[in-house]
Amino acid sequence: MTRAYLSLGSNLGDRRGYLAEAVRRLATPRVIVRRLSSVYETEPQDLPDQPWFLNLVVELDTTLDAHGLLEHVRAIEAQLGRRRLAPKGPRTLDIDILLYGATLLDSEELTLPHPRMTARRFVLEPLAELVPELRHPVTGRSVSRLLGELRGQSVRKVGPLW
Ligand code: PH2
Ligand code: MG
Ligand code: MG
Repeated sequence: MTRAYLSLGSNLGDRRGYLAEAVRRLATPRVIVRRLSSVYETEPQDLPDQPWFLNLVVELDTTLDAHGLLEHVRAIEAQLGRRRLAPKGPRTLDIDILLYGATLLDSEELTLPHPRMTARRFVLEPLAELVPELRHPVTGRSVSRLLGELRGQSVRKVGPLW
């Protein structure tokens, strides 16, 4: 069993509905969803001229390997009719694997830990709600310390997903 953390985001259509349905579909006999962070409304990063996102982080335990987990989350994105209008642009649903245990991986399809997680408040704020003392496997820094080092990027806690 490996503990993993996912970041979910939506900024098109029924944002909360997409997140809720995605979390329901994550659970399988091989994926135990343990905890959810609050939902946050977050300022778009990378491509500023797009609607604000709803983001949250999911903690799970899984018997899938990292690529198996990636296939699972990609299938859910596809089932929920993900539309990607532009790279880094608006999307109905995005599911990114942040951490898969302490695994370091750099393959064609998947880089672990997620290479941009340490620079994103929309990831670190909900992650810190769940595991403030968890250490990033490359830098050894805790999530709360990484968050303390970030400047800017508006995020607002909206409340629980359900
Ligand atoms: N996802 C992106 C690009 N920018 N900004 C916010 N606030 N939340 C996201 O989930 C997000 C983003 C690419 O996946
Ligand atoms: Mg993403
Ligand atoms: Mg993605």
